[in-house]
Amino acid sequence: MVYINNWDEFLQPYELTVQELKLKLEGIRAQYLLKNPHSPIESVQVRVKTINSILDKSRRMELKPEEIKDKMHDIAGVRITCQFVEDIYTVVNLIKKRSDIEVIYERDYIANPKESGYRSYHMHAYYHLETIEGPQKVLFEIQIRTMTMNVWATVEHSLNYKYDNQIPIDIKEKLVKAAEAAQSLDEQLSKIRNEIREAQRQFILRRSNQLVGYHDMQ
Ligand code: 0O2
Repeated sequence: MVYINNWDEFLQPYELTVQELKLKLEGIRAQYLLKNPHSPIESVQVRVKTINSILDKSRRMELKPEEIKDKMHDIAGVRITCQFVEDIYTVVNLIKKRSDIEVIYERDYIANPKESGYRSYHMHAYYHLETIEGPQKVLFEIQIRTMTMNVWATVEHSLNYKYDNQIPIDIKEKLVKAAEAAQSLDEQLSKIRNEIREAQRQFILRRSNQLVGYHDMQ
């Protein structure tokens, strides 16, 4: 039986990790947008697993309490959404170059999708957290995906929940077809990404011109 004495104390490094990572990754987006019409990072979502979810998973993994910290890689989770598949690899490289993140595992489920049709880029990494007791390495999971991949994964996740991980075969087949359509959409969007970026650049330019005009009227 897993037994952790003080959950607030156990979970705080994970909470601090996701808060800091969210701020830093959104900072990268802001830096891109200052000089470019496009950022490889579209949005950042973070979460810390609930106590019940940690207990369930530790039972499934048959972990002793003292093993959870080192062996459960997704207590802290960061999900980065991108517009284009190419952006995913830009973000992967940005993350690997950082001195506050140490990547220990990578899986490219875009080059090699799962049988379900699932596509995403996964990394497990340590975040170098500064605490009042000194530096601490906190294990976390990063998922990087396009908005299209995210829609598919969200829908599939809901169906797994509904069917208790036993999705009927006909629905599974439809999901595989939907995953193929999602992949095709990503490919089509990649082909016209320069046009999309130019449209975004013009939109931002026009909006800032309108704002200048508005201020002039004051
Ligand atoms: P939740 O609620 O999202 O946290 P790994 O390369 O080790 O990260 P692996 O071995 O498949 O990937 O690990 P795991 O634990 O099965 O999957 C990690 C997470 O990836 C999952 O977390 C999902 O978020 C996502 N994922 C993996 N496979 C699928 C899939 O087929 N469909 C969907 N929708 N998501 C998937 P959790 O703990 O399942 O859930």
